[in-house]
Amino acid sequence: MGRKGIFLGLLLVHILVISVADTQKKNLYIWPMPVSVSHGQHTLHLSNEFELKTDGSKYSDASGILRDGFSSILKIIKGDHVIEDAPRFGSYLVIKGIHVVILSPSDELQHGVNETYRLSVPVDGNPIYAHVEAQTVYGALHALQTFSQLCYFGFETRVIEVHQAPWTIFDQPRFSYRGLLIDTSRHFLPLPVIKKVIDSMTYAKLNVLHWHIVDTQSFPLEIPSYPRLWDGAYSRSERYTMAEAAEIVKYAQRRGIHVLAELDVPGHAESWGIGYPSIWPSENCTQPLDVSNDFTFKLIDAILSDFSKVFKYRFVHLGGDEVDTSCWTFTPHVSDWLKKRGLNESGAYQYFVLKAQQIALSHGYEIINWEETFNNFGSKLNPKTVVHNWLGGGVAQKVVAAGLRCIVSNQDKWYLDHLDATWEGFYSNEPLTNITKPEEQALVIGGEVCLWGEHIDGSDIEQTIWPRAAAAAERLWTPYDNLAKNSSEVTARLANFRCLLNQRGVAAAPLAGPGRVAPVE
Ligand code: CP6
Repeated sequence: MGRKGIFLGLLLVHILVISVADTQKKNLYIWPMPVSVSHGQHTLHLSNEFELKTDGSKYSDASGILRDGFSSILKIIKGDHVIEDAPRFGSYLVIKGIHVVILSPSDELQHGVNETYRLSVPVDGNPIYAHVEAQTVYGALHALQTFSQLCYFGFETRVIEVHQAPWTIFDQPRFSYRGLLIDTSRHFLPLPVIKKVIDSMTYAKLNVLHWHIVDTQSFPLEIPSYPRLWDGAYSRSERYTMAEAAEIVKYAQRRGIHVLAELDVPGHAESWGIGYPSIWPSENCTQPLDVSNDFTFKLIDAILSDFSKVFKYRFVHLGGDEVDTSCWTFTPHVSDWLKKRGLNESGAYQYFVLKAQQIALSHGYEIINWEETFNNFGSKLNPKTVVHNWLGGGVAQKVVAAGLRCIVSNQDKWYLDHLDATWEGFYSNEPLTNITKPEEQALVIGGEVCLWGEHIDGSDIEQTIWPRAAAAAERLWTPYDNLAKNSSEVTARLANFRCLLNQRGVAAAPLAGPGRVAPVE
């Protein structure tokens, strides 16, 4: 390298140092990025008696959702650090607590519930309080999550510090449905594992746990009306009682998370026949479920009736994916039934899905179906259907053009069980691709990352979900204009969030190869 080369090299190093210093100065390590953030340069210390104040709130918190949310977040903020009674040096300002004002008295967790919040951390006041204003308690919980991300353990002061105060943050989600699918049929997931997944979802502001409970391989849930169904579980201990399912729903609801239960019909249901073999067309045709048998629909009706007592989300997922109807035509009593009705295989598939939809509607649910139903007979679907994309052929565009709602989960980008799918791919997946009309954009209610369970269980679920689900979580939360256009712009901030997950005991995997995993503060 000549002298000129060395000079250019030094200049380049200099520019790089400046730009790194610049991002450090911004030091905006909030994930997902809020709608708007402004801050200053002061450091505050959290009081050791940091408290929740709720004067002026219209929400009584009779159920303790806010109180419990506050104490969990305080525990998380402190981590396992040894906090000292007083900071070791210097003059400092102390935040005495957080004042939360909630405008709505109700804590009903509806689809589309208002999740907006305002969070400010002032540097004056005697004493100083952080301030939260939210329409609902669920917005307030998001504010507490964001606040927790402003807090650091000060290794010099040995207390919790908030840097860069004063803070003023306004925030609300871009999409109302921000989901994660778990699959308890291929591998059973113990209750504490599911609860820990729910906890980790709150850190990234995901709000729907799509519980793919049963499938071909096992039927792990108790159905009180038909108690032999869970004979299809892998073993006695790999089961959920309905009371345990209710416990999961309550646990999630108290954290602002809906549980979407899935009953995948008519395919993906072979395990039902372990307890009730008559819903199999025959010994040689164990799926799809027998379309010609009234008992099949009686069973679906009973299951959805039992579901409706526990799974209170507005939607139930009825599957409808990957249905191979060929053995219906090889089974004499089914093929006779088809002939009598003048139905071919695809007509019978449509008949089944629409009949299941009617049953779900009769129990007060709106329906979500996988996209094959739309691809095969879209115009016949009940207008309340939400079509769940996964095949990735750009069906969302067609669904919303047909006036139906849509959830995006295309398998090339948002399937967590595809271990070679990168976080950059998760980040860059835009649900509104090629959807430009505002009224059509409004029909995309959100998206979901899917963790199918064939190859994962409770031992590796956390590192398979995180950090990639977090990349999708920002795509679904943050306004389009605030999103990074190039994922490299967010690497440091996502690395920071992943480090935060590790600090909170979540086994999130590293973003890339060896090296420092947390950015320089
Ligand atoms: N199980 C169910 C699955 C899948 C689907 N439904 C699936 C299909 C292909 C891939 C990954 C998952 N395992 N019930 C499709 C929605 Cl690549």
